[in-house]
Amino acid sequence: MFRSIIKKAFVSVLGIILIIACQTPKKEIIFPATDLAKENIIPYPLKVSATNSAFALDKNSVIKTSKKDANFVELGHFLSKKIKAKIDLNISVDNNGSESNGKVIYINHIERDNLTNDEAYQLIITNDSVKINSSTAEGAFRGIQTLRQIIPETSNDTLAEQKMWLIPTGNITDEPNFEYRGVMLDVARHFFSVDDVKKYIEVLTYYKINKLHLHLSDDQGWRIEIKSWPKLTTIGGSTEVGGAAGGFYTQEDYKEIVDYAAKRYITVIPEIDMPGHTNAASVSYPILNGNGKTPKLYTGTEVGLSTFDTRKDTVYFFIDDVIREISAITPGPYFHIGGDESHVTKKRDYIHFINKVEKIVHKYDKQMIGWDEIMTADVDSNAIAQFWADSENALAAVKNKSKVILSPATKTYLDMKYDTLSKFGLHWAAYIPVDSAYIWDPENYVEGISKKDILGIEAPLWSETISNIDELEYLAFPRVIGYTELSWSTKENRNWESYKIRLANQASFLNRMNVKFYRSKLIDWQENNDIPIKP
Ligand code: TNX
Repeated sequence: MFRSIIKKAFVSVLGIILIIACQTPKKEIIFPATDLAKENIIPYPLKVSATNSAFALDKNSVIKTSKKDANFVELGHFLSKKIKAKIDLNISVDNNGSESNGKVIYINHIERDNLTNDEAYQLIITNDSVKINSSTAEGAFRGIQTLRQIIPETSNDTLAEQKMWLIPTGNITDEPNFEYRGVMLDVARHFFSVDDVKKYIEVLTYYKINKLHLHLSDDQGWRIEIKSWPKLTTIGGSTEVGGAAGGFYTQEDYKEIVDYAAKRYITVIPEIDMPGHTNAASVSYPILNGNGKTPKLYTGTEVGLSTFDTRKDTVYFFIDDVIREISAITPGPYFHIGGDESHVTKKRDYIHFINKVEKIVHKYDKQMIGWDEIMTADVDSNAIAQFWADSENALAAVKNKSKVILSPATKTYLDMKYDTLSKFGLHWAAYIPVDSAYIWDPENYVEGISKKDILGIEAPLWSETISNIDELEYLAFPRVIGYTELSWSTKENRNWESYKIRLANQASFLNRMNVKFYRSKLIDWQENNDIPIKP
């Protein structure tokens, strides 16, 4: 009897304790105020709405991806590597379907529905999860870049025992304003190694660039192995501007670049510049030459001195081989035939030449791009004009129903000096300081060329005055970052005052990537990003 009273009392005390324990609220973490809309994201997304709390990334977090598409699983590993590189945190990709006790970053495949663009994505951040939603791996990849940019460099150690990196909550719905967001690198005037190109690609990836145009031949050098015409590289690739040994990509090297770019959803566009800018080819095979002189290796920087013989069958057999071999190792849809500054080619020969070469490009299932001069020939409406100098040619493209890539030299040429003090660069088109590079409106730049005519924007980097990656980076960064916003973000979302601050906060990323960027005085660079300033 006595025993049972004690037992009852014990059970009820235990019950009370349990009830109290259950009622005691779990210690809730109050996150400091955050604002997703004020993060330093470049290019700025289409729509951002902040919910002013935080997702705490920590050592228990995991990444889960859609398994429907192997590329999504790859993206999970890519993100994991980048998180490790940025904050030294190991986050695994866990697709086993097991319950995890940590918080989850999902990379989800979703139906197309309201995402109308291949590169569109949603980023939905709550206290409990981060979701990157896209109907394509490409879109999810762009979303991953946004997430990378908003993971803070430093953890908040005051909230919990373990380190937490607080990501502001809210929703981002994003897609590009222009489908073509490119850069060009001139590897002909000076040669750049495979590793240099990969480093450039890696930094551009972070800003959602999706096209890399390689200027593979010019008067001073031929930089891609063509197996059926081997002297192009042994002779034509042997030097560069200034007379140093040049170099060239074997087809295997080129494939390595193409593959590295493709893994980052960047399309490589090969350019063989012709009928002018062909001295290196003509030195290798003098039968191609059409300027009446004996070609010699050239290491100067003049333009407009060379031409192919546009009336010779051999020239077109040669071009057929070149386009065939390069197209076979280029998965992207484009082939760039140059076509600029053919000052020593007669006008009717030029037209004859472009029309014949266009057919060869089509024979190998590629879409032709050329500098704006190609619009003086009778090209098909699927030919694309790269506007660099002559707005008459760009308007002729619109009349022809061709698309235009905007690369106006006065705004987008990365080889133009910033100002009179610039260490490298030319200034025949303009001085282009960082603000001038950003403050213009592509959709109203040439009267008569509107949004529907514009495929996108490309920033070319000619290499007469630069011979190594540090010099390349000095001219490209930070200006190229501005072009990513000009081509991705809508006019309503572009604003110099806001951009200037977001750009200032890129310094820590650029430093981590060992990018030797030009520290323009127009920008208040935040080199130690412990307490990032906000717009
Ligand atoms: C013009 S732009 C050129 C290049 C030079 C560049 C230097 C264009 C299509 N042709 O051959 O390298 O200027 O800024």
